[in-house]
Amino acid sequence: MIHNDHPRYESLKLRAKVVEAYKNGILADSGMIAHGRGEAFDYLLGEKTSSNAKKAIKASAAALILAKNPVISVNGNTAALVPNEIVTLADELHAKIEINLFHRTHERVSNIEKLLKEAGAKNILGTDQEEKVSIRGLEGPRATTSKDGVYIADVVLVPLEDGDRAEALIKLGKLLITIDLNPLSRTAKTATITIVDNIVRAVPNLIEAVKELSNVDPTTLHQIVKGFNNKKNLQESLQKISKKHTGKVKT
Ligand code: PTJ
Repeated sequence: MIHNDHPRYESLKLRAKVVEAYKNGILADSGMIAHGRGEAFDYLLGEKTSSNAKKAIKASAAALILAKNPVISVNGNTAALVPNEIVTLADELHAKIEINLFHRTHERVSNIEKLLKEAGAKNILGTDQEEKVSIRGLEGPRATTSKDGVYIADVVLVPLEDGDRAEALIKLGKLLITIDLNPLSRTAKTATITIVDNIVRAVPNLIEAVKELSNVDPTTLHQIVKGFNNKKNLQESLQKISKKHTGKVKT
């Protein structure tokens, strides 16, 4: 039992969620290690959504609204932390949801499918019942994708992605949006748009941004996407980390 007056209450609550998801066969064991790495960066970033993360969220919302075939890729950590929010976001965007696991097992795929269905998702791609196609340049289970999902998508949201897959998806011409607290990760550097924020804050903020921009004209949306510079945005995150711990900085 975590008391809500504990100074690290929010962070401990997320840890408990992650451990629970591991016990329920949703999260990979290494998903807990990945969470710990994210937690460390979140601590360094001040555990709130920065102004540059807000810019990345706005650009992501614009790109997802403009997409002809948007797909949200879900792994164990995403399913553990934001299952309801992912379903809401997919509904807002009329996007598909696809399960894509790095440490793929039949049991985890079916547990995540059940969890997302309980959260209200009607159609889930990437399950074991479905025929898959391989992504060029990758091997093993993470190389496969639904032929109706990521394979044909123009814009893919892949939170907490691994670097190899991110590079392969970019080579296939996808506009790749990721959510990654580590601004130095290969995925963060490879993606078209990286939201350097905790997924538990980023996805609700993304839902709000999609609602706000839903009636904006396509020309303006294109300008928002074109005006976003991922490299510069990642540098701003790094500057925030260093200035935060050596002097004053606006978050
Ligand atoms: O469920 P699976 O089998 O697909 O496996 C998923 C993991 C996350 C275990 C797998 O993709 C993996 O090993 O990922 P990495 O390479 O450890 O990358 C995870 C990235 O996500 C790291 O850069 C972390 O800093 C970041 N991260 C962790 N927790 C969060 C996060 N970013 C945003 N929000 C978080 N809560």
